[in-house]
Amino acid sequence: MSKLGLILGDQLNVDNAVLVALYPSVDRLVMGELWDETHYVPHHFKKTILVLSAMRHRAQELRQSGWQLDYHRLDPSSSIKGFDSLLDSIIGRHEITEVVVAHPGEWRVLNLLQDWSKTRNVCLSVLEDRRFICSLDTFNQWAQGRKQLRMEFFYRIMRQKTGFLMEGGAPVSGVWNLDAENRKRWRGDPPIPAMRSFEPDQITKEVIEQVMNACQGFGEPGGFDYPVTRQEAELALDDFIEHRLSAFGDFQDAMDDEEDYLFHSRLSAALNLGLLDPSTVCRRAIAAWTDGRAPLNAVEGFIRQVIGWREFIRGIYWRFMPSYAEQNTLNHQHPLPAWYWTGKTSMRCLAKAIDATRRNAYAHHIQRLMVTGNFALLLGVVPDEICRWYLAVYADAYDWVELPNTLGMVMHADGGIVGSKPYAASGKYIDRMSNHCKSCHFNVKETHSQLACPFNALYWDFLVRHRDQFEANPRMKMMYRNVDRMDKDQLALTLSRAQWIKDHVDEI
Ligand code: FAD
Ligand code: DLZ
Repeated sequence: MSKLGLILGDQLNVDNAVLVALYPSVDRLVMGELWDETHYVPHHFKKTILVLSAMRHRAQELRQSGWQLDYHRLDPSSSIKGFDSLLDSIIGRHEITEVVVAHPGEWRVLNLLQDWSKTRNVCLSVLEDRRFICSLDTFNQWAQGRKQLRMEFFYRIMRQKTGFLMEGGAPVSGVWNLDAENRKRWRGDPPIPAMRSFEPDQITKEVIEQVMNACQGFGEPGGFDYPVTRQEAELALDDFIEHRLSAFGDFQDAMDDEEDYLFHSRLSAALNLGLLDPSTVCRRAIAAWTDGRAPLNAVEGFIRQVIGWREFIRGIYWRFMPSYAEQNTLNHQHPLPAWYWTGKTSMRCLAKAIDATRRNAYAHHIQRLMVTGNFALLLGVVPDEICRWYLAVYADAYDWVELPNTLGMVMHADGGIVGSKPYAASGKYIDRMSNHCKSCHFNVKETHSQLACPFNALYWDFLVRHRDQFEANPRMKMMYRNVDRMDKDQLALTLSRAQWIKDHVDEI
């Protein structure tokens, strides 16, 4: 009689609570490369390769440290398709008294496991997910009774809880948030160090071959260079701290025609797989500031993303699921343009962001928020369609983090749970923060001509369309003053250009 520990494919952290609760001498572990998990959306090939390779490396380590581990390799012809049939296959062969799992990252998976437990009458224990600093109970205690949940106030609690960048109970330098210093456009200086890349070893090469033969998906599989083990992920972290952190803050919001990563870390995929621990990542960044290797605006900006946004978004997901996924408060009904999957559009910023996504399974935050996200918001894309796109195309994408970022932060479909106002912006923002517009087919200075930047007409159209929802929002008053100042004929031409774009969006 033994317990069975299920190690989910994105819970590869060494301190996974299952490994603490069970005993290698008596209990068993199971991991599965599962058809249902590799195909619930058309995942980017690099994402599938990353998850499966990281799982195989972790399985090897677990066996080396003495665990009895059943590992199911991806096999399209197998009757083991999902977590339920995986668990059935073990329960049928061993006398198992209880299944133990760390809290799954997705509501869908938690629900599936709970259903399985009920129908098979096998006890399921769900333990704390240690990939996060803030437990769900602590998040809920913080959220309880608050009229609005704002990341900034949660972040301050997290600074106090962790003691990161704190001095005598107050934030170092006296301010919590240095975001105002982090909005520079990048014009070639300082030069951007190349992203550290990791050559596929034999395990990864086998995974690549298998995924390419067996799986359907999105994007370019060639040139896979993600870290797939904890050791590699720590080298990627070293590389970021040493070479890019110091300019991270200044150019956090910048975009560039030729640069895929700028000064971003590309650590999200490793963090979300449990290959990196969020507290360790923050401590390393803070040490760089203490040693004078990185300025405060960079380090504060970076740790805000990790202990602020990442933890806040996860708390929101679990507090509001499952109804959260159904929300569409702006009643958006437009289908997702087909070119989101190909990048074949004449709008340069979108073509560049989607091209980088296809090549790398990565786009940085501002591309996701202000380019692909902003366009979907202005066009009024059905939230579920744009959410599925983000969930498929990024190596770091899991429902717990993709959904509140897309449905909440970008689409404002949650009625303002994640953000107090939509991030709607015209082409002017993209022109200010990048060099895309200079070589674009469209003219960012124009609003309603045939060559006018489509973001412009759609921006005014969005404001007019949603006046009832937003005109009283104090943070949007200025935008509506600008709508009212616009010449009536110009506005009519702009709105008719917006309608033309909506009708012909697949052709632009
Ligand atoms: P950096 O810019 O170097 O930031 C450091 C770390 O902070 C990241 O590695 C990440 O762990 C964390 N972080 C920063 N912003 C956020 C955020 N808003 N939410 C959660 N964590 C954050 N992030 C994901 O990890 N998975 C997703 O599926 C995902 N989908 C997104 C969808 C949309 C529409 C938007 C606007 C953002 C999304 N993000 C997602 C957040 C963010 O864009 C990525 O975490 C970031 O671009 C990853 O690149 P990086 O590691 O270079 O990040
Ligand atoms: C994303 C993903 C993929 C592509 N493949 C697997 C898999 O084969 N096996 C597995 O256990 N997990 C996989 N995952 C992660 C899951 O889809 C899901 O996000 C997590 O189980 C939630 O914790």
